[in-house]
Amino acid sequence: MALTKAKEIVSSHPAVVFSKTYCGYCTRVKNLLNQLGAAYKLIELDQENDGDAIQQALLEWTGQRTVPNVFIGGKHVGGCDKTLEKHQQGQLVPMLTDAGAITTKSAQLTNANAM
Ligand SMILES: N[C@@H](CCC(=O)N[C@@H](CS)C(=O)NCC(=O)O)C(=O)O
Repeated sequence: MALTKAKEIVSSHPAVVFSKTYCGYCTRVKNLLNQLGAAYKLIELDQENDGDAIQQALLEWTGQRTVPNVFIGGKHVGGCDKTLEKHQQGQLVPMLTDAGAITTKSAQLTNANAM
């Protein structure tokens, strides 16, 4: 079942981005996480056989239908706007670090202002 699969993916990775390859908002989030040196599980829903079912399951679970749909440390963060907002508020790097998605201090220091 798609919801079970989505929950398993989220619970077994420090950070997860459900994305679509052609989505510009997704690209912004992926670029930001890459700049921050964060390791994350990327699921491109448009390349998965059950992508539509997973997207529907994410809607039921989080109330959010759009991509990107970002989870850190098992917690739902939201889409592009919410993720960028968390970074602007200085909360994203601590969340990623606590979750184990960023493991080096240098990554945090070097990339603290990256967008
Ligand atoms: N404000 C949203 C915009 C996200 C958005 O509009 N994503 C589009 C793709 S670029 C989407 O999910 N459309 C519905 C779909 O692809 O099923 C955010 O910050 O993430």
